[in-house]
Amino acid sequence: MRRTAWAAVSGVLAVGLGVIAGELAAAALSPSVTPVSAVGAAVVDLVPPPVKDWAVAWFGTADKAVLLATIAVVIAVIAAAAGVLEDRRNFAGRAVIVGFGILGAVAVASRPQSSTVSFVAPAVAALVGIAVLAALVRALRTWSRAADNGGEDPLPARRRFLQGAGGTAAVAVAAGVAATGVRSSQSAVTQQRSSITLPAPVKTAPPAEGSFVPDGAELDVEGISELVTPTAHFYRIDTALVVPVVDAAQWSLTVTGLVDREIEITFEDLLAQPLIERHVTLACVSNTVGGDLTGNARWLGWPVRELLARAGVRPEADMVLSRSADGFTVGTPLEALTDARDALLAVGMNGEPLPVEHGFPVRLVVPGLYGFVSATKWVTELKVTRFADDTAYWSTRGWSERGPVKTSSRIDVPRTNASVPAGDVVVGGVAWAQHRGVEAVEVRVDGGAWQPATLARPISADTWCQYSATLQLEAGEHTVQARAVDREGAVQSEDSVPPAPDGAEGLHTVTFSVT
Ligand SMILES: Nc1nc2c(c(=O)[nH]1)N[C@H]1C(S)=C(S)[C@@H](COP(=O)(O)O)O[C@H]1N2
Ligand SMILES: [Mo]
Repeated sequence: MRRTAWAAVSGVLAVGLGVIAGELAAAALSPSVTPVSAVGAAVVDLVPPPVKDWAVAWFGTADKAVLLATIAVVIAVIAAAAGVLEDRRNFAGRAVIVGFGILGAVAVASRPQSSTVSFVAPAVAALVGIAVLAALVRALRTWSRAADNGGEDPLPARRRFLQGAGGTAAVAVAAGVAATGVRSSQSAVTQQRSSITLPAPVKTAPPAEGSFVPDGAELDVEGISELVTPTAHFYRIDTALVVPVVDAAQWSLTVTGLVDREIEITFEDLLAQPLIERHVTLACVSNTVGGDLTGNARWLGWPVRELLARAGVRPEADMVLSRSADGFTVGTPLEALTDARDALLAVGMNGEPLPVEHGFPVRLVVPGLYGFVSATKWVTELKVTRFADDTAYWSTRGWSERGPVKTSSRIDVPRTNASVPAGDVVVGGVAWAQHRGVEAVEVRVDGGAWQPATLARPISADTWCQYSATLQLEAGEHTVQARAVDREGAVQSEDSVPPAPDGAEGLHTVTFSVT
């Protein structure tokens, strides 16, 4: 039993050191695809959509951490088994490690940003794992032989095994620290980002003259969502386990497909264009009723239609398939990129270069559409095509092909289960119907009649607006609901519909007590 346990420990240590050595090699050679991140990304791509939805529902934005922890546990269990197998039979455990190496290489090959040098890391991981496992199991056998054979003193052999195991653990920790250090020195792109001075926009965000937000757009209601979401609080959603690190000096965007001429622009070219600034509220199609996967920011960028016009779009095209540096794709209706709504190739967010996790150096921002069909981060290619010919990442995974944002509202105050003093009770929140605009918001208490809320002046039809209503409520438990009406006269749907395939519907319902 004791021996089996030590064999298992040997397996975990050997594979652990191998994996860490592989991550260290990748951090130095090919930082955007490490074997572990590649396996994780492959798992993300392969799991059936219902499992993914379940994971997001349970773990929210911690889903990536949970995935990595799960992968670590699975690897550790198999590694322990490999140690035991190797002890029973030479090469049996090493074969398992070769299997790990092949799996890592296949995962790396499946990543669009991988190159030949990316395969060094899984090879290093496998070789280190094999060598360490062989050495530890050999030492374990020597110890065990000495212990079985009464005459010989087993203590020196025991010490040698334990020293080997302890040394492996120590080297693994040191390599882990080194890998983390190399990773953070990849803040080269972070430094580059902070040294960029964005050009001033040729027009300020409408309708402002001198100020970005019009008078009357902000209500003085405590606890309500800020009209412009601070960048640090802006939701983040993407499939990237490791944020793509894209050097702005190397970046370029190509326009391909159904165009008169393929063109390519660099970051420098882009900054030299007349840039405009717009407030646009982004929303994720996975947002549940009352959820927080939506935010409003001020984006600086160049209208996509200008770039498309330079390439000359063919008349048969009806979609643009945009591709990110990590291979993720988005399909956007062509007209949303060419009409007057000012879809942007954005370089700035709230007055600064895009944060790395929000798409540095360049992303798409398209008013009126959910992010999965419009908001490509780290964008590198626009392929002009047809819905009939191309399918984007999420549309092959159970989500719809088109994704106009649905008219929605959220109650920010009171919070669920809050207790507030009797008398005037302020209900407030935000409502959005991007590109159509919000016409009115109504609230109701305990299923009673709908009553109008005060709607703040919107920044534009492409942004959310704040609303509030003051209600006279008696002591006891109460439930409030809100609904928005858009400027096309459509009333927010009351029927509960889940996010898949094209966005949640239903009324945000908040129950609280008045004391
Ligand atoms: N490259 C890339 N871009 C992406 C995604 C992604 O997974 N990869 N996710 C999209 C989705 S689903 C949404 S909702 C928005 C979110 O943008 P944010 O993270 O800046 O809030 O980005 C979009 N752009
Ligand atoms: Mo999304």
